[in-house]
Amino acid sequence: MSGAKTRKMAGAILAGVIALGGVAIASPAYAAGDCGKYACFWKDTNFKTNGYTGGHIGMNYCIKEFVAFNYAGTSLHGHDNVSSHANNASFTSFVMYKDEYYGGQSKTVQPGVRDADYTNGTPTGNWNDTVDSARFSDEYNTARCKL
Ligand SMILES: [Ca+2]
Ligand SMILES: [Ca+2]
Repeated sequence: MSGAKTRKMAGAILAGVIALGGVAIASPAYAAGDCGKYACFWKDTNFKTNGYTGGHIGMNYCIKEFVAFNYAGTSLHGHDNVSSHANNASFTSFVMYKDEYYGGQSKTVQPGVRDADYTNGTPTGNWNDTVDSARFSDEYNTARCKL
């Protein structure tokens, strides 16, 4: 391997480390719900969007308005159509809201809790196709996600 190529690879690896921002992301033992983010939301039940588990909206801190985000690999935004979620964070719950900017009815989702189907009575309160914002409940994210 040439010296230039070695330096280029080292640079790429370093860039990757910097991109992580020093945040160590533990990999929870999830299969269907795993999305590479602390929490993920899907348009359909069973952690899918149009049949595709990769089609999620991911959340590492908060989502002030789902309408501003598209499900990965689609042009569909997230307003009033979430039907399943995974909280992959082991350290904190998150709260999801029926309105934008953390308004309206809210529901707390405990650490590690996945819900494959909003249409089957859990969570209680007719949550299917209603979510419009969400944020993690810990002190850091509550402060970071303040309006
Ligand atoms: Ca839906
Ligand atoms: Ca809504």
